[in-house]
Amino acid sequence: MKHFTSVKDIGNIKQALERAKYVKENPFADQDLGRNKTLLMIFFNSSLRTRLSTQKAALNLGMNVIVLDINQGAWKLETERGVIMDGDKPEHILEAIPVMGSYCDTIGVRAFAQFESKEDDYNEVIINQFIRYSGKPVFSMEAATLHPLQSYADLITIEEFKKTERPKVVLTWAPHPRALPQAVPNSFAEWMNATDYEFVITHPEGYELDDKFVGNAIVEYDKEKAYKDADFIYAKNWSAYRDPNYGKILSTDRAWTVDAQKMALTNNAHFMHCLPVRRNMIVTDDVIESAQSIVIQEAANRVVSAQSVIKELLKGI
Ligand code: AN0
Ligand code: CP
Repeated sequence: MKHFTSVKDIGNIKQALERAKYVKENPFADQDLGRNKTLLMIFFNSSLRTRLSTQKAALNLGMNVIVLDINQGAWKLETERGVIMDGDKPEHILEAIPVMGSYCDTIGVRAFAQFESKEDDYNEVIINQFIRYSGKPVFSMEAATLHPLQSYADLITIEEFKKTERPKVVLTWAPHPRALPQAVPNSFAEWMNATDYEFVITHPEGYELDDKFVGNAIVEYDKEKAYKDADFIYAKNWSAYRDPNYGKILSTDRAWTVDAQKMALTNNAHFMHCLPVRRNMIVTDDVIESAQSIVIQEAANRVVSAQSVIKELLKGI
């Protein structure tokens, strides 16, 4: 594997799941691969799970790890080329990236959508610059449009908990007070479309995702209909994608909060969310605390997805 930014980089899904199973059962088996190799993790945004699980994955592989929060202690970076740099940004990303690349063997990057330009966000300008100028294998720790380490962990979790060969998986929009990126739902859709599961997306009008990621999913605006007989309810908030509302909040309707009443329509579905989650906006206390909630197991599998990906990147060096 050269870089990891999307499901397209993982190859055959069944083999990716087998590799993950091996990593989960043999977490310390590949330390020769990582010895004397350095992972650099660059964060443009906050994180709890990605930071800890990716670091743990690299340690399991015997690697050294360096973490940098760009917004806490590093120079502010200019990202536009051609700008006269007489403002508050002392360094250009075009020098910073190759410098960072010179200190490591592989780079993880977290750079959320900025909602300033839909074109820049959907062209993945930041992570693509890392791929172009770092000279090192790059992997996404959530970029502007996708969060593939999360989706890989989600897939591993569904495989572990599914009771039928072809479960019904429902991605439901849920309310949130801040405008959030579409990266998690886009990515989840991309990975679900790579399986043979029955995959349904439900959201209020106006929250349609990019067709490129929706693919063959069934879009069902009637949430009760969508929940019916579901085996997995995967909740997530996102802001509007379509123009002229890109990045805007169109609804905070708590009729979309995942609650016991809607869960009762399902086939005793498992509840999933990538976390962090706002209780009683996205999901009620009783649902997230129920035996059917698998959010902790899902988060734990972030080590497995990260380790499986870093291992493949190391093999490619
Ligand atoms: C981020 C998002 O929605 O993309 C990260 C999720 C993993 N969530 C928040 O900013 C709350
Ligand atoms: N799910 C996830 O990526 O969490 P963090 O934002 O805490 O890393």
